[in-house]
Amino acid sequence: DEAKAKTKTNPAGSSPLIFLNEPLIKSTFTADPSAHVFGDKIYIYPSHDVESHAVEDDTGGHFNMEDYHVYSMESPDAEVIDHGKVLGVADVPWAKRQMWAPDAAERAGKYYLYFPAKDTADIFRIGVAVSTSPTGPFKPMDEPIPGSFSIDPAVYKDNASDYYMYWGGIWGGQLQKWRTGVYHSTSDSPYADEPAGHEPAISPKVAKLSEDMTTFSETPRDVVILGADGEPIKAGDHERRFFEAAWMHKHEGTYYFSYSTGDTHKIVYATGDSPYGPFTYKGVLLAPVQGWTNHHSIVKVRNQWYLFYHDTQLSGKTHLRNIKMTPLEHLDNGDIATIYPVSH
Ligand code: FUB
Repeated sequence: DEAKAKTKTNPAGSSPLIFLNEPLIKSTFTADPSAHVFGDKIYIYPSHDVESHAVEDDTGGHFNMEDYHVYSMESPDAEVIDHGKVLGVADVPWAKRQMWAPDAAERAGKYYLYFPAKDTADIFRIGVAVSTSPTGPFKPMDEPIPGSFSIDPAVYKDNASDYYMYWGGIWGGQLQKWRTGVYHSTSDSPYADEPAGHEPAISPKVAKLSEDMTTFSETPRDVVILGADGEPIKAGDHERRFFEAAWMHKHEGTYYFSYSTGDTHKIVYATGDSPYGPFTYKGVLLAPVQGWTNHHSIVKVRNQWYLFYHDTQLSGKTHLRNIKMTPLEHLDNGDIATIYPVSH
């Protein structure tokens, strides 16, 4: 299937990486794909991009999404099934607009959809909605998760019953406005309230979830990302500092924390020995894609790791994206082979 698969040699010297580089869904726009295996099926929880004609700016106002759909696949090569709308902004009492990148988790036969949205004060919070099925529909809690803020929740299950939420995003994701522990905004500019370039970069956050999966069991902690010199990465280091799109996976006992560098458009990763970090920066796992944003998830399906990501192949517009998937390789030395997406 030549149109579907393209190869590109990885400069690190591993075998060629295969690109299933056709959009997984063509009937609507999808982005920020969080993929999981529940039971023996793949479930994908993406953002649902729409054209709302909102002005494009660096706060991400043009990402004006209103609902979520869930998708499933029997196997990596199977047809993608759309399970329809599972949650809309009008269903969520506290949310006003901008339903951004979601994630999901399963615990004891219940499924939890985690999602960021702006509240009535235009402050991003993280909400949770519950279902007895991975395909919803999901019933939202009346309030956001107490103590939650900013965007891009990613919930990682460690061992049998420890669940950690990672989250955050700077600029439009507002993480820079929470540096004092409360929301503090000196201006509406997405560049205000950032540290100076020589200061440590803003850290994404992590908190363990309570057994109820709808609250944090601890005060959120900083996810510290260090350079090879053991020093925290600096705010001015836009090639490596955290921007948004946190994800966690574990391979052979090592925790891999991956994220987007935002304005340098890469997905990079850092490794550590604990789900709390600190993590040491390692390198790029996905080079820039077509479109401004880069956002991914990493999931193991029957002994093969896959990267889910998005680009703008179908629309050519940054806010109208389409999700894709491709195999991901861990090299023998623990590094991840860089994926160079094939753009059309
Ligand atoms: O989809 C809206 C936002 O764009 C996400 O929350 C970010 O990660 C970026 O992909």
